Amino acid sequence: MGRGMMGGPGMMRLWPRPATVRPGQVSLRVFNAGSQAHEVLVLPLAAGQTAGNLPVGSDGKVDETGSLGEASNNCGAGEGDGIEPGAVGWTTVTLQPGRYELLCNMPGHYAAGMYTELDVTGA
Ligand SMILES: [Cu+2]
Repeated sequence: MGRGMMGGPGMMRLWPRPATVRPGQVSLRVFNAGSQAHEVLVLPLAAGQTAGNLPVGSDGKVDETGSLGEASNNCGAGEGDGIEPGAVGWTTVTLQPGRYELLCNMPGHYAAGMYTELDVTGA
């Protein structure tokens, strides 16, 4: 699995920079600093929900229904087969004010900790 560097399950994290953005068109540029392929999806967080609490199915993935966008194309925009280590992928989504969850839905990655919250506030 991976390239044997520091890609153990405990190392699977997402860091949003910044973690708060203004509403409208938001461009996500995802750099994979890990040792295996990853992706980033954007899902709205329901009121009272926090990131990391979606149910994980037997396939190791969460339900992507309602995803607003996805960066999973290696060195490209939109959907693909995953962003390789050391590469970037990107997408642009339109976000209303609210709370969102960014997550990687490669099998097992969500349960390993690949999720974070993105907040959209301001005018
Ligand atoms: Cu991942």
